[in-house]
Amino acid sequence: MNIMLMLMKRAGFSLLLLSFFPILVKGQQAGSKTNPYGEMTTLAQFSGPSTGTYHPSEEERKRIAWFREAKFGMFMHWGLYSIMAGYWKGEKVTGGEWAIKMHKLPIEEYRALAKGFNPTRFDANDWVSLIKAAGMKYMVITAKHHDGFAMFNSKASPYNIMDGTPFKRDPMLELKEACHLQGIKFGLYYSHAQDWNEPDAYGNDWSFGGYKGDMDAYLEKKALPQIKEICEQYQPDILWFDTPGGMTIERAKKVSDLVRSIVPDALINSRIFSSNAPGIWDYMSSGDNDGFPQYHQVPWELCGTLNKSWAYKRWDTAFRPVNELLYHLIDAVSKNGNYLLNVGPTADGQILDPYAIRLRQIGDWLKVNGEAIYGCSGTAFGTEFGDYATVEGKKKFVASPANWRSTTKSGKVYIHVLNWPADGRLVLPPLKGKIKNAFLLSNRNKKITIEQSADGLVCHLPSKAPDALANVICINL
Ligand code: H79
Repeated sequence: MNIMLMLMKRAGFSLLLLSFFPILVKGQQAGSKTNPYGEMTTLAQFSGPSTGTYHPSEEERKRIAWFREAKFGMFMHWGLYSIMAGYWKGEKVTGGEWAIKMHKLPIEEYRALAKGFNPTRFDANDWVSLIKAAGMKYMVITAKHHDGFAMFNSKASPYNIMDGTPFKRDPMLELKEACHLQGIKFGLYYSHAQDWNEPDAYGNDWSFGGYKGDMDAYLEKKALPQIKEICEQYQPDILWFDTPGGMTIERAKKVSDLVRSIVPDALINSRIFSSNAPGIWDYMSSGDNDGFPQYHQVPWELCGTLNKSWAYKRWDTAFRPVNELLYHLIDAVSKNGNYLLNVGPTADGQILDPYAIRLRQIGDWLKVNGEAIYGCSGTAFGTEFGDYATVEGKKKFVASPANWRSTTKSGKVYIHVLNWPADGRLVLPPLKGKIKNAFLLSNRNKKITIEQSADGLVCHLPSKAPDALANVICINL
């Protein structure tokens, strides 16, 4: 891209900020004096093109600090639908945890699956060990998905794993304890609005014969009591809500207030409510398998599948290659986000090899390159993601090819080279601050030459990429 144009755009962008956010610009000056890329990147420090605005209170900032350090977590979808494993009465069905609604399965027949749920191979410590080996710092597991079946000990509804299955153990309690032992933060997914087992709740339009439902009755009788139970029983670090159909702001606030009254430090994701509601949630969930296209000021999280399913399906063998999974992690972190990568355990309690092998490979990469991920702020540039253009008469953000990404830390800029240049010459935009030296994290003893000018940087790399996955250049300023 034309460098002048880019600089002009940046200047224009800063002017825009100056006029709208004078207080924040003051913060920006203070931040840049001490350390241009230090601490968590917020609007106060980041000056590239971006979306969103973030004005956390001191309390909110403190509460979310661990999450912004952590960057990488495991999502798990595990429930009665895992027994189906992508089949219904021997026929292959689509939808995973959604199959019941997609195929309008008779609710009584689905409920009966509980009698066969007996995950005897489940070992909470094994699961959490794998989370650790993957270099993940937190987990979020389905305490209750849209099917309405509680995977925890519940007095509020008998439709739960302790009362309804031969297993008679509480896997949420076992996982919470294993997470505490191994230093992993523990989060729970709870489908607060959508519950296909309940005529009053949002979502089941095939089983209850035209009955309109009564959202408040469902919330009072089941959702709120169960949210109270999971907060009291497991003190989760995250409450992960989803599909807020039927949630008014008052209803969402009731849920949020209840959580805060029991676990004031817990984080709540934005899907508690369908639109922006300051104070109700702590961080944004972007779309399923769909991250933000550019740097986003509000702390956020991309959730994505390891194959094409959330819940385990025997026939889904479309496992994503490790470099694709790593790309999502690096891309999210460079845009100020986290990555919550999903695994679907089998109904008997196993995380199968195709998942585990890939997770361990990511963990191995992180052992070498983790300093460019954990605790990092987003990019030092912001222009690498793409630009707005007019496409078919409409202004639209058009992504650039993802050849590299950048993350930052106090006094350091990391360049994640995703597409190794054939001639070993990597050209980057200009950088604030004078470069002291640079090297690859996988070979710290060998310096990399970087020519620095007002026009940008030219990095002279070895002709062949040392690592088949992303290679990270560490630039010391
Ligand atoms: O828990 C996972 C999904 O079940 C849940 N969010 C993630 C984290 C989700 N709930 N609703 N949706 C996602 C949107 C609905 C998408 C659908 Fe489909 C399209 C339902 C049926 C067609 C996706 C594709 C699910 C089944 C097939």
